[in-house]
Order: sequence, then structure tokens, then C-alpha cells
Amino acid sequence: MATETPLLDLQQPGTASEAAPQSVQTTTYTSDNIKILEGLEAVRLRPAMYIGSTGEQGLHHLVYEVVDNSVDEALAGHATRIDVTIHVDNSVTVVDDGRGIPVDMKTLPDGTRMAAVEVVLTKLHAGGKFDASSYKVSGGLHGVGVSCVNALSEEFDVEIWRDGHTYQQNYSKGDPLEAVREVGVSKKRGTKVHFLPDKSIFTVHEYNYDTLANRLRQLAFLNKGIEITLTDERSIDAKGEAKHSDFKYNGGIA
Ligand code: 0RA
Repeated sequence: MATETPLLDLQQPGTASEAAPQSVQTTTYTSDNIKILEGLEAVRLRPAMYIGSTGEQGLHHLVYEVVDNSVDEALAGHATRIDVTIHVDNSVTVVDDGRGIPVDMKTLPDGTRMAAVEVVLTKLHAGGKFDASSYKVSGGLHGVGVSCVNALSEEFDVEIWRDGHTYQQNYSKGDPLEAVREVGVSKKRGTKVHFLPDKSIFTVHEYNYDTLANRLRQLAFLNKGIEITLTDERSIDAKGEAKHSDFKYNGGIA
């Protein structure tokens, strides 16, 4: 069983525990060891504050937000490919072959216990570093986090392949429908996110293939070596073929 990392880590920076008199509290809290976690209510109340707009740009921003998490996992050296699919209902799936979002149990500052993936998907992280500092910005509207996508989705499903197991959890409008559960074994590694943007929030409900393709091409160019694909199941033709793009830029001289 993995060692638990507290979400509220009350360290005493600059104080050697041996030197400090037992009865004297010298604790200094810095922004570095306090992780402020807020719920997603604010995101549904003021979506534009988090994703820029509730129009066409905001709708597409949801995809960029999810893909950025996978790009970060690739930049950390753990993922090699990212596959994006637009489904017939304009829901989107993003799959990567990274380590998989951790599923170990965490204790929140209020004592609630929750799987790490549920913390990632239901809490806004502000005012401090998140564990493993894996939530970096990779362009655009400053990685507001995949939890915002969850908050603004009618359906949001995550599947994780990690340590020989498959884990799943489903959400609606940011609320979990059940706890994270192990649903089987797997030799794969990685994360799949499937989401259906909430039609009551967005004023545009159809994804534009070229808009997504242009952004994914740009990400593949900026992050050489990562393979990023886009498949459009809305466009399946008589031969059963969907529109598809495959982006991969290698380092050397092409
Ligand atoms: C936090 C910690 C670790 C991985 C991730 C998050 C992670 C997040 C996403 C989102 C999409 N794909 C992702 N893949 C990984 C690493 C923890 C560890 O294994 O040590």
C-alpha cells in the first residue's frame, strides 16, 4: 500500500525539530505547504471566469484543458501519445499512455478521505503547489485544471490503467456518481477522459474539426516527439472511415 501524502502538510520550515523546545510552537505556514482546495460551485456559477467564454472558444478550451494534462505527463517523460476522438454526440475522448492519474486515498484538510483522482477532478487548486506539481501550464488560459471541464460537463468519465488494474469513475456536472472503483485488470498504463459539455452552459455545442486539428498540430510541433491524433466519428463515410489526423514532429532536420 502506498504511503499517504497529506494534502495539508503542516511543516515547520527552518525549524529543526530536535532544536525546538517541545512546548514552544514556532510553526510558520507558507503558501508552499498549504494547498487550498475549493469546490466546483464557483465554476458553474461563473464559467467564463474560468474558461474565457461559454461560446465556441470556451467549448474548444475544454478539450485543450484535458489535452494539456496529458501533454504535461508527456513532458515529464511518461507519456508518448495522445489520442483525441470527437464522438457523434459532440462528446470528446482523450487517451494518453502516461502513468495514469493516481488513485491512492488522500485525507483532505477537513478530514474527508478521497481518492487522489477525485481530488484532481472535484477540487479547484489555488494558492499553493499541488502534489507532484504535475499541474503546469502549457499555453493558453493558464491550466485552470481538468476539474473545470468536469464541472462544465453533463457527463464526465475517467478510466485509469495503473499498477495492473483498471479504475473508473463517472461524474455529472462535477458531482461523482459513485466512488472510484477497480473494474478489472490491465497491462496498459494511462488515462482516458470522456466528457460531454453541458448544453445548458455553452451557447455552441458542435466541435470544429479544423479548430481542434490546428491546436493539436501546434502542440505536437511545440512538444517534439509526442504523437497526437484526432479522429472525427461524426464524419464516418460509406467505407466506415472517419476523418483522421496524425501529428508527430521529430527533433532533427526534416
Ligand atoms: C498527478 C500525479 C501523477 C500523474 C498525474 C497527476 C497525471 C494526470 C493526468 C491527467 C491526464 N493524464 C494524466 N496522467 C497523469 C504522477 C503520480 C505518480 O505516479 O507518481
